[in-house]
Amino acid sequence: MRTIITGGAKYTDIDVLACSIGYEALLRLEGKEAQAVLKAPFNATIPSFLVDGLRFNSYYSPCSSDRFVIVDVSDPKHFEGFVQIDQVVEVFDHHFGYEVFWKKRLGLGSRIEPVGSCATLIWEEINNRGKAHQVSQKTLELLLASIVSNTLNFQVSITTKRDKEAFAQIQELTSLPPNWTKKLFCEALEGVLENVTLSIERDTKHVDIQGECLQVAQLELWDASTILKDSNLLKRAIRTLGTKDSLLMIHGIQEGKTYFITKDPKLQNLLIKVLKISFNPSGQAVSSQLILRKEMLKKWMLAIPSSPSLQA
Ligand SMILES: [Mn+2]
Repeated sequence: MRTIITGGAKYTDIDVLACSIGYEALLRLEGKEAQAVLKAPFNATIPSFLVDGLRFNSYYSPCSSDRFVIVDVSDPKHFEGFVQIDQVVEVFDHHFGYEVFWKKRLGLGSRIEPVGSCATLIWEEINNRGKAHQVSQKTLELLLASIVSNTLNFQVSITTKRDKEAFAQIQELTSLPPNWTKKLFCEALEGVLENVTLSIERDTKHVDIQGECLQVAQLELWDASTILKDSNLLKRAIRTLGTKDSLLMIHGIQEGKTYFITKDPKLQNLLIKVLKISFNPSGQAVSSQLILRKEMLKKWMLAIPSSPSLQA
């Protein structure tokens, strides 16, 4: 019986890529038939040097007996369309909101845990199942990239001891140059600057809050000033999202700050309420902390207990 490993339908980010390739490698080393299927376009969190020489399936050929493993997403609304929900056997994720839903359905197969990177969970599986020394250097590099990228270089508050341990264990098995982390973020930044519109489109989440569909985009940049100081680039970024019901979050990894851009009064109020930040007349606010979209959404959902996403 074949196991298909996949993530969300809208885009593939570094965590989905690393987790799918990593878990596929583990299952194959255990003699199982496994296939990572990545149909959704890659976003700017994946610099091209990580994809060079990588082999994966970008299409799905249906087979009724397939089992599915889902990585880095647990809200079934966002799953790849080809996933048969009754045939999902495992879910690995670190997003908030669907823990109870999957625990009830899958028991131990539900692995939704509050770590910084889903790749940490996959690495722990590889390590605990005794295959750490058998996975390829490329796979190890992807897992490292995912941990460092999801935690914004270990700076966000959702970073755990487990992420740091996983990183250290993997690093020991690889021989990457000392400036590798910087290279990772700088190449990702170049990718964003090449096409800011596409980068935003491929990192936008639709969120239902109090019956309204909001759009929250996120850009993770080594140096946020590259966009913030370039008024044309910034205007293009804002135009991509539109002014109504949408928010752009820009992470300045090097400076350790998060910038929020929205002209929507309802979104501004929500942000003021949960983050205690203040907006200037052009709709910009800054937090002196790195706050990820998933952390912010969790704060919103807790602040609005009737949020429909929590009840699903
Ligand atoms: Mn993730």
